Amino acid sequence: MKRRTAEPYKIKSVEPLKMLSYDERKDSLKKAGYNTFLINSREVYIDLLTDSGTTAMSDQQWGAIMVGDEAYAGSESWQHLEKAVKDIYGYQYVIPTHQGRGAENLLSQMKIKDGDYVPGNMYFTTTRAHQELNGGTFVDVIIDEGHDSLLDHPFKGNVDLAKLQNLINDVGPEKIPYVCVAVTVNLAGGQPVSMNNLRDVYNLCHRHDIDVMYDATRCVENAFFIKEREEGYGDIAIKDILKEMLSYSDGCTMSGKKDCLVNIGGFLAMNDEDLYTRARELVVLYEGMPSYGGMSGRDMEAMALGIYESIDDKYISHRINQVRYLGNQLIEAGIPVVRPIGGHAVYLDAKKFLPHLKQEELPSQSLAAAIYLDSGVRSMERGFVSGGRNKITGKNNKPKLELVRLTIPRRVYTNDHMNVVADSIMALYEKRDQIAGLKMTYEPPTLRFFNARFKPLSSCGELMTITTSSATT
Ligand code: PLI
Repeated sequence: MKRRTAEPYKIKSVEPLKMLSYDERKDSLKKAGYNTFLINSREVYIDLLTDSGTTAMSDQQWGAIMVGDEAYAGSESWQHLEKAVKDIYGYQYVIPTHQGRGAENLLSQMKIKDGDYVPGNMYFTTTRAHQELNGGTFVDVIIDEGHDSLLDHPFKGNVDLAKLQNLINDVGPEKIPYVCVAVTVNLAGGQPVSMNNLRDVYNLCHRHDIDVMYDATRCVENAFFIKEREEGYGDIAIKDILKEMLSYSDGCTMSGKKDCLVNIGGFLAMNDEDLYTRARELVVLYEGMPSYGGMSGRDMEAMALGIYESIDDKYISHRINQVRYLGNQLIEAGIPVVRPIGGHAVYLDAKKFLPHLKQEELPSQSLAAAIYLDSGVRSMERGFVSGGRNKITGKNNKPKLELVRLTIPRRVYTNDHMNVVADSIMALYEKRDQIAGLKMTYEPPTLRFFNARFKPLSSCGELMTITTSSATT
């Protein structure tokens, strides 16, 4: 008999949850313009909007908060954080930032010139926005499998070396300031990159004198998949796999709000001393002194410890398996989800879930809204709306994948919460033909998904054309 395992922690402090009635949820959704980003968190029952900054910290981290050194310069807490990054990630130089996009801003400003190209294994919203703000053009060099939601492939985040080589041949290496490799790839469904591919990308880039900068936001999750799926790594500790992965890069941007197990923070790391010297100058302008970079001393203490906690093999195994616990229930029920289940989230394929809606009728946005209406579970659109517009033509980008992300915060929910989510999605799937499309009524100029507003396209003006109360009233 296969013995079951449990969470590698016990719960010391609880936060009560409340579920609004169906009518209250309907009001709240209307007030939010059918955009789950605009719903008040107290009106949400289970919050799967994001795994970013939503982690439950450990008692050790909360204890460390009390000893944060809040000095403006030379904080001891910074020394703890810097030591943790150098020790676990292996880079020589570290610049703290308030969160990941702070690091993206510094890196993009320092390295990208007008007319440059920045290849990456699928875009991330803020990463691409900073690249474009600095005159760069993002070029997607992920393998084609990364765009095929139902295809099972162990490393769907891999870079297509031929696509990368072709770009280098076409535009010349001097037009490519660096290649941005995300480990794992958020918008592909939290899909990992293999060690072999990371090594090959590094070697290819270095033959052309091009730097490789990782988006290391979920690098520990990537290391887990390498341990599980790549030959030769099954018996190696996560921390050693991680070190090897990062050794095939020249630096990274990091959102500490994910794999560093904290609610705020980030960093930019590199091995190039000149780049570090420039970053020390620039960080003062945008984030703060190089000894805090937008974080408080207590944030830095918590993050230093979070970095060590994140590489515990038992923690990361439980984390990924909880995501799978939800995903596998949906797969068994025949619901179209991105396969294989990725590291931080289960992604519903909204095109397949709502085949009666055209992409312009915003199936992902509608499905995210319908899930909230059904059960108070908050998810996130990752499709047409997040895709934004082409910066030159102004046309909608129309991404191939039209997804709804059910993102699992770290150490926050139990598997019973996952069951409630699974039940809601299954119930909605039964009545999927009743879910209407949406139309954007307000479109912000940048990162429109955060603040856009919508209205239902149905003749009755409702999102669900038959407004029966769901099982969870
Ligand atoms: O939210 P930030 O600024 O700490 O990090 C930006 C960021 C960079 N890269 C990747 C892969 C991310 O996933 C990311 C932020 N992600 C968010 C907020 C999310 O909900 O997925």
